[in-house]
Amino acid sequence: MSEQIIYLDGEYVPESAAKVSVFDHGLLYGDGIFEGIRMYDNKIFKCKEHIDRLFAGAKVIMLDIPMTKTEMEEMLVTICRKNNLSNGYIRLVVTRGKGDLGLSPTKCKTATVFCIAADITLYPQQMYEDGMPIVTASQRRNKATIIDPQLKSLNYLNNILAKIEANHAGVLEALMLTHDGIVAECTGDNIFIIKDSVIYTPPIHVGILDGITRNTVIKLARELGYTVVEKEFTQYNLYTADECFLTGTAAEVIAVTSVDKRVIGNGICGDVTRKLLQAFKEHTKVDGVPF
Ligand code: PXG
Repeated sequence: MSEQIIYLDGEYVPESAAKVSVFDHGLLYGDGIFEGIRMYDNKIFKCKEHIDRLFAGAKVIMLDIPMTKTEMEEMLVTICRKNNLSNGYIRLVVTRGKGDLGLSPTKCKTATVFCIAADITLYPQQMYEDGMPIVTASQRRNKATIIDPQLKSLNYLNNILAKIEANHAGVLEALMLTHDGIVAECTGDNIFIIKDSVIYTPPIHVGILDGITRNTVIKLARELGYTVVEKEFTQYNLYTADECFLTGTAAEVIAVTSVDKRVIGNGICGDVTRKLLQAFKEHTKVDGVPF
């Protein structure tokens, strides 16, 4: 099998040649940002939205991305072509770059940009039919006043600690609460509940990622005639919901059928979730930058 081709700082190189310095501040301090993007049937799904979110994050952390948005899009198209992928996953990372052993980013002359295009392992197919169990992590999502979760930064340690809790509980995903105990999101997915045919999801200001799949699903749900309300809710509302589902680039739309051993609704993937998953799948066939 030929080696995967990686984009690194202006070049397309085999994976074994894609090396980043140990002095890179992305590695030393988590000083950087990333995106996870999907491609479906030779199209980069929500390409503009991902590039816009990356550049917004760069602005917030005062990081100069040494490419324009158009060049970034061209690079994404090229990396998919070079790896002969039609469907898969793109990881795009921009770090502060190579500096020295001090915190100050002034020593980092140029940002490091790299991009990996690969296959993706989703949750097992059966879970898309039957739903999945999750647990609440004791690890809280970081407060928006500290490192705003809207920033898709390389600081994912609190999410990783929550994922470890999920692993220990024998499930694949963990719910994270805000510092005040309000439902926030999962380690790599946004969360929705349905009660009496109304769809609820936490608002961005509680401290969550402004998920691109979340926004897509909100729009699709409204087009299907559902009322979608962005509103704070607690574990009580989650445990007593009729349905619950998660959204994310990797996860797409997946039903949650138990939370902390409380069965949600009838304990099966509910009708609304099923319709939204279907609508989402249809949407992936039409949206995207072709390559
Ligand atoms: N919340 C968090 C904390 C995330 O990291 C989402 C929500 C969903 O956002 P999008 O924009 O993708 O709908 C994410 C995205 C992984 C993985 O390997 C996780 C994400 C992206 C790519 C891969 O679990 N997180």
